[in-house]
Amino acid sequence: MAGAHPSDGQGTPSASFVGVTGHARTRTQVAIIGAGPAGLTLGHLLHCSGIDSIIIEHRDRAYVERRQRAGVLEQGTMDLFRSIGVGERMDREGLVHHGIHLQFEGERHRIPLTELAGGRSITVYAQHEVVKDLIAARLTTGREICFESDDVTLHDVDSERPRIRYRSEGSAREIECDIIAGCDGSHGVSRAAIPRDAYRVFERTYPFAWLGILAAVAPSLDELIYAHHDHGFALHSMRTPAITRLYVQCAPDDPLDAWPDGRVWTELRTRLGTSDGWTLESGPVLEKGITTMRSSVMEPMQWGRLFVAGDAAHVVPPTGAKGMNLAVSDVRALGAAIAEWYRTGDRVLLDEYSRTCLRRVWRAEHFSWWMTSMLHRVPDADAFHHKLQLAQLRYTVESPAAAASLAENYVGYEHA
Ligand code: RFL
Ligand code: PHB
Repeated sequence: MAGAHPSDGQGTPSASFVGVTGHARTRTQVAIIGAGPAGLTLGHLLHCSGIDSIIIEHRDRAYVERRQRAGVLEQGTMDLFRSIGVGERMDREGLVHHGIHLQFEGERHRIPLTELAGGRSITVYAQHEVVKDLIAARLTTGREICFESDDVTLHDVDSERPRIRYRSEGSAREIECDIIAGCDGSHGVSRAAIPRDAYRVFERTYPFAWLGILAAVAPSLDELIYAHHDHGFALHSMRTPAITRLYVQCAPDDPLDAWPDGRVWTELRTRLGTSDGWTLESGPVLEKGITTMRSSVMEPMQWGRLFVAGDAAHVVPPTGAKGMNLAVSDVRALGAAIAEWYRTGDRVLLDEYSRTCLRRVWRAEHFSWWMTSMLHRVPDADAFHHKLQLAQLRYTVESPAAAASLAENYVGYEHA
């Protein structure tokens, strides 16, 4: 990374002025693009180290606080939120889970996560609730967060004074900073500031998608069920004791209106059904959406003074419940590296950022790909492939070693 010891304006929200380009200019230490879990967590981590930042978000606050996404927090994610003082509501309202179920050939098998993974567990707490908690925390710090920002562009990223320009409330603005954090998700703009020959992308797409619903009905079981079925994958999850979250595998090009509520419930009942009399309760559908599935990693996750984190750098299919957790662990590493640099001038951790993150990223990529491959019906796959999936599922639930491997990955594998 270019540059010597960071300089002025540390820790205090900075003053604005009008520059020669006509942009209203502001200086901060770290400019963060994106107010998802990665950007908001980084902003708060930096605040806890006395480092100023400005968060620039394209959407409005209500939108990001309602966006339905992930639901599963690893133990390490929860521990981080607690350590920065944003875990109170999560601890009160989150549902701690000690096991999940794998279902195939109509039979359900429990994987006792906590027992197999050294006492660790997961918590079901919706991503948008995490986002609400982080925004509330941000607002109490008095540090800037700018919603509804348009036309964000990055400049001089390979210099010691990178800048971002954007439009907000009809006027042009510019932020000069020491570091830019690209936390703008899988459709963001920050990656485009890196010359295309300065990084590689490793990618895989899948020939299926998930149709997800949120239903106003109590969960039919108090744990998650991942089901393999001839009709395709299904997942039973939840948000609260009164709201169920469910997914069915569908085709990536299915239009939403090919899936009226009646069809969704019929497929869910078929795919999640067992022979022991268990029934899936249904209720009013509050929300419905289709998510395509992809695996993708950029290497390295840094160029000059731009550090890319979360979905902006890598994407996993949702089957392993890893995306948000990876976003949080990226910024844990980035926050620590930036704090070290400001404190001592030593940029070793910053230079190591990409390598540090990529070890965990690739472990999660493999786990997510493995869960996805084992559980979905692959169009045009032959009977041999189907038998291999069933053999893998049976081995995973019967062998304590295989079940323990799933468990330690699901709760979040900690590299030595
Ligand atoms: P985000 O959450 O996408 O946030 C990026 C933010 O950047 C903004 N943005 C811009 N702002 C300014 N200028 C621009 N040009 C911008 N372009 C974009 C966006 O508006 C947004 O606010 O990325 P981040 O922070 O990296 O977080 C990643 C997670 O959101 C994602 O990995 C998870 O939701 C993935 N995921 C799951 N992860 C888990 O850990 N556990 C789960 O159980 C889980 N389930 C899921 C999932 C994702 C799903 N979908 C919908 C893809 C289930 C599903 C169905
Ligand atoms: C969710 O509750 O939305 C959820 C749970 C587990 C997954 C993916 C999504 O693997």
